[in-house]
Amino acid sequence: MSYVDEVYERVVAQNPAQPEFHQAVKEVLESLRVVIEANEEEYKREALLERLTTPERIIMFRVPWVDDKGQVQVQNGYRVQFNSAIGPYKGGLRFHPSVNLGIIKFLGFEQIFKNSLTGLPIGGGKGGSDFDPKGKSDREIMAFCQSFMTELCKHIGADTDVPAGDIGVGGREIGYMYGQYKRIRNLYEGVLTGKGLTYGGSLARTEATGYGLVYITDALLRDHGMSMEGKTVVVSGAGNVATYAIQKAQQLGAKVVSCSDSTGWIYDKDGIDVALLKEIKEVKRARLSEYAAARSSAEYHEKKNGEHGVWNIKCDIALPCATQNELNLEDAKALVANGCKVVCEGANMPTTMDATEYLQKNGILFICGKASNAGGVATSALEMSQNSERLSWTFEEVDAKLKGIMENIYKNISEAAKKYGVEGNYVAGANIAGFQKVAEAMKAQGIV
Ligand code: NDP
Ligand code: 2IT
Repeated sequence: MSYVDEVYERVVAQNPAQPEFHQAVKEVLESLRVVIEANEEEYKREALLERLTTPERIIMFRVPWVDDKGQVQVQNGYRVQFNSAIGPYKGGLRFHPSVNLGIIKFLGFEQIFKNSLTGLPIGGGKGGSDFDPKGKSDREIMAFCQSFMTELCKHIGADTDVPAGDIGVGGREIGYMYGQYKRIRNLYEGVLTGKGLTYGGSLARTEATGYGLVYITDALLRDHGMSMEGKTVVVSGAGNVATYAIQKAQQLGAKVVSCSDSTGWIYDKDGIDVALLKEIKEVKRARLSEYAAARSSAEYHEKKNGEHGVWNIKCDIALPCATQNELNLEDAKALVANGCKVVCEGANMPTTMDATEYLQKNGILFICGKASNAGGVATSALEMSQNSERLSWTFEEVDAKLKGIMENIYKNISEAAKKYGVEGNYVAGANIAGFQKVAEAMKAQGIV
């Protein structure tokens, strides 16, 4: 059995009931096959892949908090410090009822390669909780965030591990967690990113993941003699990533006709009204049905099991920006049948493996999340730099750096794919390019 297969079997055996983690590992190992086989003896002796697929540290803790009725609630808290070869652990915190250790491990594993691709000195980590922020009062959110940070603060720091937002964690939650960290540790430092602008946050961090996704999509299109101008774009999700992807795509002349949340989706033939979307999702924290109620060009569709949702809409470009495995083989077939040309992932692992293969085999230009959504964490690293030098850069400066980073990621993943004989396979290119820097740093640092 090849070393790659041996390691994959070991991961499955040692991490039972963690299908998303297995999926993320499989995708990476499959594309690394060519690189690993060229150095198989050396990597095997050093157990490089076993170390790469085993987190350096997993922290699991109890998070008790009191709800508005006076009832004590108990949630699970996690932080997976996956790999620190190229920098302090860096990655978001997810608050969603579906969170479990396997989900956090898949996200932490992906983050290693993503962070490497940014070219910035950040290692891979991820954390979160099965806490459901939906329908909670502001006081309940604060109580939960404070309790979560009371434990997490023992394990993080500006030079150790720097969390940020993800699903269910935005500016409000980061603010409450930052306040509690400072209170307990008595340190005013860049321990979290995605902070508010009055206390060390970076301009353009809020927009960064969505903008970055569109910058790399644009670079891909231009490299293939196309542009965003006049294209019809389908987006899923209605959160941080989706909102700013829609905004940037519109600024570049595309028409974005959809968005979605966990209960339904919108088709807006005139193009999504971003101001209205923000008002509903960011201010009122309401459901998308309110969008259609306020806009006559829009239809709202309740989510039904087995339905294609937004992937059935005719488009040139699809940007999945909600959650993992939201685009399956049936969806991929619908996209291809409708003439879609480009799929770039805003979410982490939104496309199932068989759907990815189908898209690639049918000539769709496909960029995986660890490359195409890296603009968020890259801008987080820019926030860390600004915190370290106690300065703030302008929006234009940060945005220009973000654009440069995304264009550079596109160049690196295309070149890596070409070099290893899989030109145009940006999944392989991303995994190979991300891996190489981490592997070199791990080798240089000895057996740790
Ligand atoms: P938000 O919480 O801001 O938004 C998430 C959106 O996805 C919401 O519209 C939500 O619907 C929907 N959603 C979440 N879970 C599900 C589900 N199980 N089924 C259907 N819809 C769902 O999160 P973000 O926009 O920050 O994150 C979206 C994706 O992008 C995630 O995969 C995240 O890991 C990834 N990402 C985020 C980055 C960031 O900087 N924030 C950086 C890189 C990647 P509802 O409103 O109903 O909950
Ligand atoms: O998945 C991701 O890259 C994020 N949620 C952002 C992480 C970060 O540290 O900004």
